[in-house]
Amino acid sequence: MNIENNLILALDVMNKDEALEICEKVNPYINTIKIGYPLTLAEGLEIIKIIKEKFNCNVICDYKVADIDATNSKICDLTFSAGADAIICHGFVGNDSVQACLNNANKHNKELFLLTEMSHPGAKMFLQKDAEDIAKMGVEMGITNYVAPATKLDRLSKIREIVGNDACIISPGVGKQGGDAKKTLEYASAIIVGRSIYESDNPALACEKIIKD
Ligand code: OMP
Repeated sequence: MNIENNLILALDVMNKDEALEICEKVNPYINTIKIGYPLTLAEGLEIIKIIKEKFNCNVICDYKVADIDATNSKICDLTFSAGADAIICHGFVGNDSVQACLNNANKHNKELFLLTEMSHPGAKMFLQKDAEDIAKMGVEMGITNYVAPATKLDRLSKIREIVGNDACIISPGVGKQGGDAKKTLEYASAIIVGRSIYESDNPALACEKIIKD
């Protein structure tokens, strides 16, 4: 996936008009939009095609898929059929669940991102201790796209070490969660930024600042 300016917008607003207005403003800087449950549950899966057709961009669906294999497969099928270019799945559920997502992505000729460790403080409670094994599992499965945290650079660099330099790592946690864009991009292929852009009075300027910093 070609990610312009190594910057992905996390479009976690809950209204179509607001979403489209923000996309319009950041369009000169951003060609990859991540949408998740807030926008999808508010507006339905149709929002994927609406955004793609209007802005000719990549849409990554952050549904953090984390179920048994049969259910994961159905979730991915619906998401890719609705036009998504990629989906994010959790790794802690194990290789059969992740394999179902990977098979479905391959069937649709689309991409899968494997979430290793998360960016929020609570990730330390359970997920952190297994994150390196999740990344290793991804490598064994031939997965080339990962999500890893911008808020913990030591963990991000460890995950980069495991998945190798050719893998694509997209990294959330820059801005509102305290992560730094430039430092994160020493290890990550692209950063994911939400509130610092869409809550800004001037989303275009916010993008410009992030890119220039
Ligand atoms: P902001 O904190 O507003 O920049 O948004 C971050 C985005 O990344 C949100 O859409 C989160 O749901 C998402 N995210 C994390 O913040 N942490 C993670 O560990 C993983 C994700 C994700 O999978 O995108």
